[in-house]
Amino acid sequence: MKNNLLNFIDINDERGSLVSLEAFKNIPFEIKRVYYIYNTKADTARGFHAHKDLKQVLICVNGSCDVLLNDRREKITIHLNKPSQGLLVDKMIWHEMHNFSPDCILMVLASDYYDEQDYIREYEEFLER
Ligand code: T46
Repeated sequence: MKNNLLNFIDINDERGSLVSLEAFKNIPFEIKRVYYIYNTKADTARGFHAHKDLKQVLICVNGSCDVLLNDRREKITIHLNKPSQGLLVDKMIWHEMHNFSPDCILMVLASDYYDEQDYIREYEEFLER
């Protein structure tokens, strides 16, 4: 599986750091939705699905977590712990989020509006497609 990590330019000065995210510039799609996951309970994992069409970029804007990606041929786990790094999760990639730090805030930029019909939540169905 190709490395889908995006490294954003960190604009640093004596006041701190700033990262700018722009559709079709450093984010490879039109951003139609933003959501974030936080306050995750200890030993809790999330995800466990693939999307039929949705593309997303996952950014750990605080804390850290691990993201497992599975394209049916290969599984890789990526550790996210930098607000200046994003993980592109393409359509038809099974993904799971594990090992959330207590302070983790995982922000997600999505290429479309929320649609439960776009989810494949059964692993067997994902493998058969
Ligand atoms: C994904 C990973 C990275 C909404 O009503 N609107 C939304 O925009 C989203 C994302 C979710 N929801 C509802 C649907 C469920 O009733 O929020 C509830 C929790 O969603 P879910 O169990 O799918 O959450 P995660 O953390 O397992 O998955 C989420 C996204 O749903 C998913 O698209 O790729 O984060």
